[in-house]
Amino acid sequence: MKIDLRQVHKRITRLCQQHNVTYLATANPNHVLYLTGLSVHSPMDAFILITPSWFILFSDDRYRGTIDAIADRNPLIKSVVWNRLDLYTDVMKHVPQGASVGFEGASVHSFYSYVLNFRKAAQARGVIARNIKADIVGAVRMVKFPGEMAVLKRAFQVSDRAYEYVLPLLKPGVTELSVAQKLNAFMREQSGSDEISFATIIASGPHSATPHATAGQRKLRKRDIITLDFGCVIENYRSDMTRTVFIGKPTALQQNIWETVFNAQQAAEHAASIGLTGNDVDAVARQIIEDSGYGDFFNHSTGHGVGVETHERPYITPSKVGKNVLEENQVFTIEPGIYLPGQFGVRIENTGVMTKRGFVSLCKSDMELTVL
Ligand SMILES: [Mn+2]
Repeated sequence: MKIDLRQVHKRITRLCQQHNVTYLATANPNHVLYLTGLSVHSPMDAFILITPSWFILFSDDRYRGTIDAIADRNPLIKSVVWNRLDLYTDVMKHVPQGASVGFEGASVHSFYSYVLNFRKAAQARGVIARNIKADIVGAVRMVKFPGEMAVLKRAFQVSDRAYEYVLPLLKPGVTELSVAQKLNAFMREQSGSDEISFATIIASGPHSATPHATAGQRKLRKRDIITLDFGCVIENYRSDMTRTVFIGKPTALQQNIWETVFNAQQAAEHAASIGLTGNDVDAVARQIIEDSGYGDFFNHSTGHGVGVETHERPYITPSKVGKNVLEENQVFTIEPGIYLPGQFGVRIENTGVMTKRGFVSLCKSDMELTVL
């Protein structure tokens, strides 16, 4: 286990108290993965009830061996094979009559029958069910344990090596897709996982103006600008980094925009400190880009948390979700960008950990302006 499950249990029950519930239920597959290591695809596949003493992991017969092994390894986890036809009635058998159970409807909002059936089963049992909007497990996931940090560091070492590997492949005539495929194969081999964090972005020339372009059939050319955004997965934890490089000398405008983004990225890294909010750190990067006159062309958040999900809390953004206060051992990205439609774009991203000394990047790759 990469997390200290006893500590996690303590933190969750403390937050439950603040929300006036003594039990908590979650069907969010990412929470299930975080708490137990069980990887499932849908909120229908597994379910966790956090009681005042245990984590009860419910799943169906397909996962029997797997969840029993998880429970054998972890004294705080019990496994229950549930009846797929009446699963919430099975869950409620573990909640005493009159108790209150919070459920995270919001984290699985697309799964409508969950909320409905959960409420019905609670009612039948005489249990008070409260829809908790705060995402309690998500809040606990933000702060990483040493075991998680160790795995994250390994994932970032692999993405650093992957960047070093990919640079010599960026040659006029090769397609973005062929570069992405080689990069992905390298990361898979080095990480020992078939998964990668997300569809690798190799966005060249005008494609770089689209923040979420993936990799297509466009062939790289002389004097191209190329944005590379990629990450690997090690033991369920993800890396995420972005660099923007040039084949041949950049134009004056490209160089100016690259430097602006670099300055914004570095300023936000230096500003990030415990006690500030995601809003504050976002504002530092955004101000520099606005002052350069390109404020309208920075159309996404400055950063996001990274862990078992590529995008998780805390969020470094101007919106309400960026109000979260930064704490020690949170891991998040700082990745401002400027995108000129039809022309080109620049994004530079490091993921780092919040420490008492400030933001310490987990990406060690070169940050100089790179001309190939
Ligand atoms: Mn990112």
